[in-house]
Amino acid sequence: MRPNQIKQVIAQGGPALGGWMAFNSPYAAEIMGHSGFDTVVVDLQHGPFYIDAAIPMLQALSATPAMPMARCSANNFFEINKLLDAGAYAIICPMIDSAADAAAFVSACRYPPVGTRSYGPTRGFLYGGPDYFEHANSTIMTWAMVETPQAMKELDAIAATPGLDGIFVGPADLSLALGAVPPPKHKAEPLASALKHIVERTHAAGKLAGCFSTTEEMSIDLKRLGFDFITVAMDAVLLKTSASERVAAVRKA
Ligand code: 3PY
Ligand code: MG
Repeated sequence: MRPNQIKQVIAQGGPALGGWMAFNSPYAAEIMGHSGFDTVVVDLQHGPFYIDAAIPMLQALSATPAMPMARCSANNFFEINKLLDAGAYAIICPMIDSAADAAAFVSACRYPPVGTRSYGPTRGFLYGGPDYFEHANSTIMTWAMVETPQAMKELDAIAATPGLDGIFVGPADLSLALGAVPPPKHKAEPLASALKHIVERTHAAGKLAGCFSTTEEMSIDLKRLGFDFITVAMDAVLLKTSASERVAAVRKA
């Protein structure tokens, strides 16, 4: 089976860097996939599209050096199974509140006897290879999002979930959970301490720490904090920022 590039990059010292897709576009996914990221995440939670649109994006990513990853819209067994069957090599699951949520998520991603994933890896074979089934459980990565008040209380129990690869922070929802307002201010309290705490507790549990970011400054600070996986750029933010800067520069000249 094709190895999981994120695992390899992190094993070599990391951090693994990801792109983030909110556009409903295989072409845009392909452009992001050829931009140097180790992986690109197709976002079904906040991206304005559903699973039928996500599959061609995963297909487009399969033809790039970036590993196809997805954030499911919720902790939904059937959607997670479809995304894995379509060749996603890692799933980020939003709004995990408890160890029980995390266990259900991991179970959906693992074939029996370890988990309860149903068999039918249609595109999984094409992207992963003919020995997909033998290696899927040890190759596919599972990232549980910690971004709610309940999750902060249960962080250690979530991180201890057997088979879970990592904790992935949603800094905007985490800000709300901590009584602050988005956009996330990662240098200010309460988020600054929470990010440090999550990295420490996650690593203490022997798991990987990941975080979402849309800015260069925050991404570099997350790298310094010791995060193993950082999604450093989102398609919509890149386009808006770059287009606005170009218009402003030419108007001013
Ligand atoms: C968050 O910041 O809450 C996220 O889930 C990133 O999309
Ligand atoms: Mg969130």
